[in-house]
Amino acid sequence: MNFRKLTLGLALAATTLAGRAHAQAAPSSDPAATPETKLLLANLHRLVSKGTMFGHQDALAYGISQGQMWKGDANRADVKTVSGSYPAVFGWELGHIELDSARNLDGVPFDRMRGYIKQGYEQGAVITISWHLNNPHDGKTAWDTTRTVPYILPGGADHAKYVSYLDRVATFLGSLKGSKGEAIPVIFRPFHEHTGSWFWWGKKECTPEEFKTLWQFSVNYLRKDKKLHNLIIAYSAADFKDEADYLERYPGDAYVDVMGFDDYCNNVPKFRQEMERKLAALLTISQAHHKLPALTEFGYESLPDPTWWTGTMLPLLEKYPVSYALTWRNGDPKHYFAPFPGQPSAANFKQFTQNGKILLEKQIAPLHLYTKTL
Ligand code: BMA
Repeated sequence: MNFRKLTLGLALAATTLAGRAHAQAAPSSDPAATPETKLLLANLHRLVSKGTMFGHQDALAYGISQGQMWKGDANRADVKTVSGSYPAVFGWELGHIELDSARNLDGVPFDRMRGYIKQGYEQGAVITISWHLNNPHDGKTAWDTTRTVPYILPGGADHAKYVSYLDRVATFLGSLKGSKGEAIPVIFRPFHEHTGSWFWWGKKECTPEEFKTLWQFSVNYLRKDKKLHNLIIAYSAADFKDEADYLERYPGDAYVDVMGFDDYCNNVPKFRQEMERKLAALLTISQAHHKLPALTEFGYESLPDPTWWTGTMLPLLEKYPVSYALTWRNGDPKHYFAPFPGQPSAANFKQFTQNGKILLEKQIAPLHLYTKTL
């Protein structure tokens, strides 16, 4: 009997049966990552067996109450009002920092955002950051799909402009400090939804080689030139056909820590079917690369289905364990993704969060993910 084969077989069987054990975990893709960053990533790999962390974009900055927006209230979050706890993951967005703007593209002041990030970190939650950066080639928005990537790569006419964008991101990321002056680890998720074609870095807008070069240049620049070692890097697709399609633009294991995708529900049966397929593929791919799987964005705009949380999301997350699932912002009374008091899915959301496998801040804070080995 081949003992190694048997052990491997048993390990694989255990992984499949338990459904939650994450195979071997790769260390940080940045060998010089700070101790907190390395520990957080290692702990997140271990935490997958305990449950999926629930995240909400812009949770502390604003929300919805009685058909109106609330903004900037201290210690308030719609998820907390409904469930009793802050989300375990706080998502933030850097779009317009590249313009040196005081506020992001959704009106959140960067100074306040820095405070919210520190608050989340000090409370023991996890931070993730996206960046809908303007088009550096023509100055239009992230959604402007003019061909751009070749111009901003090293040697390109707009390279210096793009580097100035990265400099501003680096200044912000480098300013995120805990109370002892330590760098706050963040899951940085640049160039997301690149398998779609609605951003200038999308699939039809650049070749796989251009995309990989842009990614590698950017990560190297932040790490090596800007000396940022608090980044856990997330590669986050939109729709994808299969493993090969998912990996077509993958920049390599040395540049990625989290593998994920974004998906939104428009039609429940179709969403379920597509999520089944994509989550299964994601788990296979992330295990093969020893990376952390995550549902980097998901949601059902305006939550019209009052049982969506336990009826649709819970079975998916129980069957396909991912590290975290981040829903999008409560941006206005028609563009929201987390319930608030009175919203028809609020009671069901509370039930969803009471299932032992869905983790909110109150479940993860006692684990001290930045300082203690799980
Ligand atoms: C989108 C929408 C936009 C927003 C952008 C960046 O999905 O929420 O309103 O500007 O994300 O946060």
